[in-house]
Amino acid sequence: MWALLVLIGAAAASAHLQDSTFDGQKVFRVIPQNDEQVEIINSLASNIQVDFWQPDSVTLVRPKMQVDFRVEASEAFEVEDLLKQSGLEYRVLIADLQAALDAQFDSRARTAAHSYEKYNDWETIVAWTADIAAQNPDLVSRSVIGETYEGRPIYLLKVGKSSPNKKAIFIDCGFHAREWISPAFCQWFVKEAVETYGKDTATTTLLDKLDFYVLPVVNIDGYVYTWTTNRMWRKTRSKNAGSICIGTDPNRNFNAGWCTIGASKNPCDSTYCGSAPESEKETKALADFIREHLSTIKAYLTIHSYSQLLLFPYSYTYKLPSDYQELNTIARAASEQLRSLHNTKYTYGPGAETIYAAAGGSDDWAYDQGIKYSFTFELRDTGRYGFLLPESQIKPTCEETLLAVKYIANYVLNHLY
Ligand code: 0X9
Ligand code: ZN
Ligand code: ZN
Repeated sequence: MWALLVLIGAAAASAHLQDSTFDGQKVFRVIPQNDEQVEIINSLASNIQVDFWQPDSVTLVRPKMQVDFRVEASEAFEVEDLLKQSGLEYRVLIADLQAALDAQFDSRARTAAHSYEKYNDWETIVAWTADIAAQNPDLVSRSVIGETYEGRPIYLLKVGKSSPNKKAIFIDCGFHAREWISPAFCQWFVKEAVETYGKDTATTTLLDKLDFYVLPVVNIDGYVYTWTTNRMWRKTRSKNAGSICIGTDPNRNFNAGWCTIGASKNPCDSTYCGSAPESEKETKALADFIREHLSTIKAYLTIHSYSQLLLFPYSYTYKLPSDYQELNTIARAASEQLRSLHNTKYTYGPGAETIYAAAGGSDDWAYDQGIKYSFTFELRDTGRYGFLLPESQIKPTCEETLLAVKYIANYVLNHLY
């Protein structure tokens, strides 16, 4: 009976996903104080459609954890009533999602063309990758590392001055489709590289001595889907055998304690781990590339949003990595750098204890491959806009993040191993 309910809920959820309006939808924040209150959230989630923003699945909710979730306009009142009655303290984070959605596009750049201070659709990003490589042949080259489930080429930019035996840092963006600030950062990073090479000495040294592999969007099909159909989509867009539900969470799909904790075996869940490690063409392409370049890649940085966190392994276990002290020291210093610009506060630490235990992530996988400097960034904000960060925040967000990334890159350069 319970399973049936789940199925009905899932069917309804995926039907809803075709809607393009978010009028009246609300995002709530609660902090359950004990197991009883966690249970209230669980029952809420099993009775109505709840889209968990942070954490990303109801299964990850624990006492004392800040929980942000989105509900239907038609259910918002009911939910608020229930929260009131249950005595759970709550806050309305976003009172009208459609308004927040419209507020995203507040950039002053009034152009349909590519802009570093706007969210660019996939087609625009593709054209940009071609242009920036063509305009900077001595610094940027573009390659294809595979194709997505829907057949789109997965582009990778290699940024750096060519010289023999260079080590490299791998940076990817756009794992989760709705985290739009992430691809914006990858574009910003490449822009800063080409614009400041030969002018800023720190950048020049970094690009002379290291290569940066920048993967602008990993989950391209999902990203396209957030532009065309459902802004709140997270997963890939692959079909699941025996299910009407679509997609796998790419950050639960790596072979690192795969699907043992903080991930779902249900294809209808937003943290579905997939049918096997690397079952997704996108994660397989990324993992293949890294395996082929293991001797040169010395750091792995993966960019997500939101929460303002700098995480490092492990997330699939509460066990600390053997390089805990060093990684923690780097994370602290990088967070300080980041904060120095606009006073944006970051929390840092091992994933499992800092947010939640969740297996199958690319950071843990890269670390266990021997890439010691492996970090996950969760960019702005802390929930005011969540995934719908206004375009006016792209520049400050990317600027501050760049300081942290440059700090890590410099550290890696000075500690080559
Ligand atoms: O849950 C995730 O995949 C990341 N958070 S997000 O809200 N962007 O989805 C955090 C990833 C931390 N690392 C691992 N769980 N391995
Ligand atoms: Zn999330
Ligand atoms: Zn993410």
